Parts: sequence; C-alpha cells; structure tokens
Amino acid sequence: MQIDNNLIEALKDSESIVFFTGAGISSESGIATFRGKDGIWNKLRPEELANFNAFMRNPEMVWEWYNHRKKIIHKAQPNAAHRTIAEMQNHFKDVTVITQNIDNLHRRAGSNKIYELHGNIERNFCINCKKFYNEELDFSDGVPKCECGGLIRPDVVWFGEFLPEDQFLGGERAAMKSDVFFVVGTSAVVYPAAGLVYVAKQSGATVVEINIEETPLSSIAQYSYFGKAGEILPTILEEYKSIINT
Ligand code: BJW
Ligand code: ZN
Repeated sequence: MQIDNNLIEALKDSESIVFFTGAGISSESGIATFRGKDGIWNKLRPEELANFNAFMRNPEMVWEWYNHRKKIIHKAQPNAAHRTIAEMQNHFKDVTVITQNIDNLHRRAGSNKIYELHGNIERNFCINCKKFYNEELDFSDGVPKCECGGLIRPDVVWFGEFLPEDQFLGGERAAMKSDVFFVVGTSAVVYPAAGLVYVAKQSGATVVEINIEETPLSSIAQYSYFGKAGEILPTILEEYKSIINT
C-alpha cells in the first residue's frame, strides 16, 4: 500500500488530528460489524432492534443480544488499528478519537481523549428514574429492574434517541479544529454522527478515509485507502515516522 506523499506532508504540518471510527475498526478484533458483507444486521434490520419500542415490546430479546455482544467484547483485544491511533499521541500535539463504537477498545488501547457518540456497553440505567447500574447485572429473575421498579437498559443510543450532548459537542469541536480527520471503518450512514465528517471538511480539514469498501463519504475524502484499518493505519504511521526522521 503506497501512502501519498502529500498526506504525509499534511500530517507534518498538523497539530490536531482526529480519528472518527465505526464498527469496522473493531472487526479485526473479532467483533462483527452491523452492515456490510459480514454485518450482524444482515438478517435483522438495525432500526428494528436498536430502538426503545423494540426494548419495551421484548426486553428479553434486546438484552439477549447485548449480553451476547458483551461476552464477545470482553474477550476481544484492541487490534493494530486501535494501538496505532493510541501511539499517534506520541507524535502529535492533539489526538482525538470520536467513536460510534460502544466496545471500549480505544480506551483499552491507551487513547485518552475519546468522545463516545453512541454510549458504552459497560453502563446501564433505569428507564424510569435514570439511576445508573454499572456493576454486573443479575438476569436470574429475568430482565433486571431498578429499586424503583423500572426496567434497566444498556446505556447506548438507539434510533430516534438523542446523542449524549457533551460527547457530541466535544466531537464537533474537535472536528472543527482538526487539521487531518481520519474516517475509519464506518459505513457513514447513521446521523448525526456521520455529519461530523462534513463539519471537519467545511472547517478546512484534510479528510482521509480508510475502509474495505467505498462509502457515501468516499467522494468527499481527499485520500481514500481501501483495505483493512489494522494494516493501513500502521503503514501511515511508519511512513510518517520514517520521513520525520530523515
Ligand atoms: C472495515 C473493516 C476493516 C469492515 N477495516 N473498514 C432518515 C430516516 C429515518 C431516520 C433518520 C433519517 N435520517 C436520519 C435519521 C435518524 C437516524 C439515522 O441516522 N438513520 C439512518 C440509518 C437512516 N439516527 C438516529 O436516530 C440517531 N439519533 C437522532 O437522530 O436523534 C435525533 C432525533 C431524536 C428524536 C427523533 C428523531 C431524531 C441515533 C442513532 C443511533 C445509532 N445507534 C447504533 C446502535 C448503538 C448501540 C449498539 O452498538 O448496539 O449505533 S446503530 C449502529 O450504527 C451503531 C453504530 O454506531 C452505527 C454506525 O454503524 P458503523 O459503525 O458505521 O458500522 P457499519 O457496520 O455500518 O459499517 C462498518 C464499516 O466498516 C463498513 O463500511 C465496512 O466496509 C467497514 N469495515 N471491516 C476497515 N477491517
Ligand atoms: Zn429506577
């Protein structure tokens, strides 16, 4: 994979770089994506499972799905893409991760400035009084309930729900001031998250896409690299380091 010299030049002049990530960055850790050829939602439409009405109709089914994913996530390890992004902190003044993922793998890889747009699978809250329950939940009597009687749900963002304001605004600010904005492993079809790429572009950032296939954003990215994030990101960093050191 040949990395464009102009991208390395742009990185040399950069203070703020942002990685906007989606499920594809975790696929090399063994976590299935939602869409695309290996997506877990090829059979089940995401809009039908990841929404509050589905949870109210059948909380057992929705919890079964999250508990299944949680098991996989707990066994998974950050991959070369997560690790390279964390290592970027040693080379650039300001490195921000804006992730749509709920899997914690960026944090476990060592990134320390992370905005989580769609929540985090490690947290849960009561749909009634909003009390948080972040400890291991007990499912022996069915779907766990709060002391107030309300059902407990995972703290993730479902369709039709607002994104956590502080996370979205933090991500938006980072997008606005970014010099280079990497879009990694996302189909970029879910809004308002995908809109941050346009915010970055309109604010003058160089947009770089890394994906195994084309997305609606490919046409607005200055640089597109089609392949695995766990191979392309380390190549970009190696190329950058070799040029900086010459
Ligand atoms: C690799 C790779 C490798 C694979 N290397 N690449 C029009 C109609 C109806 C609704 C809307 C509409 N326009 C906007 C909306 C609203 C809706 C929306 O966007 N819908 C569209 C889908 C149509 N958005 C919302 O509802 C949002 N809220 C909102 O708008 O609030 C305002 C509001 C309030 C009240 C009323 C109305 C509006 C909320 C969206 C919440 C999304 N939630 C989920 C679930 C989170 C919890 C969980 O994980 O269970 O978030 S859905 C799911 O999609 C998840 C993801 O974060 C998100 C994005 O998916 P992502 O990350 O892009 O994954 P994939 O699988 O799609 O793509 C993977 C990519 O990786 C692929 O491109 C592969 O090629 C690539 N890849 N291996 C590199 N090794
Ligand atoms: Zn409660």
